[in-house]
Amino acid sequence: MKNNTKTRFTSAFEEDIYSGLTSYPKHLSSKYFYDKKGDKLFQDIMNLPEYYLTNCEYNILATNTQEIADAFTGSNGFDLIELGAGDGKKTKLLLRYLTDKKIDFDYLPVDISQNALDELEESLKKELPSLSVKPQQGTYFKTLGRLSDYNSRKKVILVLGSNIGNLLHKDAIDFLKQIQEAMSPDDMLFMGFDQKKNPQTILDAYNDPTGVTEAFNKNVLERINSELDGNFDLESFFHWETYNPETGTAKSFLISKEKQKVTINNLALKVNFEAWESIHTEISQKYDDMIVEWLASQAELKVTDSFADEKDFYKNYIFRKK
Ligand code: AVJ
Repeated sequence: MKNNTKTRFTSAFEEDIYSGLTSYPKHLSSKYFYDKKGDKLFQDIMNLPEYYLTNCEYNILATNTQEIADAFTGSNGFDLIELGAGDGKKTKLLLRYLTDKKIDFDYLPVDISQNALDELEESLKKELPSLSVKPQQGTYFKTLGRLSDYNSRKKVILVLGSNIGNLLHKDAIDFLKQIQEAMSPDDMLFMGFDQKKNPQTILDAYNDPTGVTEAFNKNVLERINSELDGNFDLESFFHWETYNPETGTAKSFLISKEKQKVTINNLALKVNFEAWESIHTEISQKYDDMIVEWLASQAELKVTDSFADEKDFYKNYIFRKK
């Protein structure tokens, strides 16, 4: 395999794509699915009948709004900090309840995408005009650091959508530790975790027959083509999903249908693919109470409450400092 050594990268994207495609086995990070087109494809995924996660979490929040919102409320008001706010459809259930009850709180949605934050702020201005919204653009980690100084009153940190599932356990623990360090003793964390279930249900959720998930997965190749002057032929790859019921790990791959060579001009890179060679692109971890409690304890957190849908497909947990 020919590798023109390129030592200077102008972005983390370039560097990560280079190292992922020159590794064996090949891999690319799922965080690169998300640009304007990828955000839209993920919205479409959330509307798929097979992608049960969104509906389950929506139903949990709709059924338990009062109990959850009451757990958030502090004596001196509170700040509600949402990591990865997205379109806020589920969060609005809680925001509406809290504003109707005239509870004193600020909503601080955190997102990497300024575009997503602008759209969310716009829709909240219309739907909940009395709500105080303070959007925070940036990565979770940087924003959490900034917010740990935000200590005048209770903080409630919200992470919905089982977003933690994209992380290996070791990285999930680091993420939880960062949150734990930003928390004061009275603060709480409210987080969604997709649960282990019939493996077929999980495979179906990541294998829709309409091909939306496949297009979402291939969006990273499209970004390489357009942003790094690459020539991936998207038709010569297909999406493949696996689920290991023992570890609870669902994995997405792109598989090359044939032996081929791909050129990425901005990386001065030629990548060879054997027929049936894979690129690993995403993990979507599934959990049970034991794993969640173990992750929490590794991060000096404890589970103090949890809420499930009627099928136990999905759970939201409340964590406090140990
Ligand atoms: C947004 C990371 C929770 O893993 O279920 C959906 C992303 N990937 N379909 C998930 C995703 C394929 C999703 N998360």
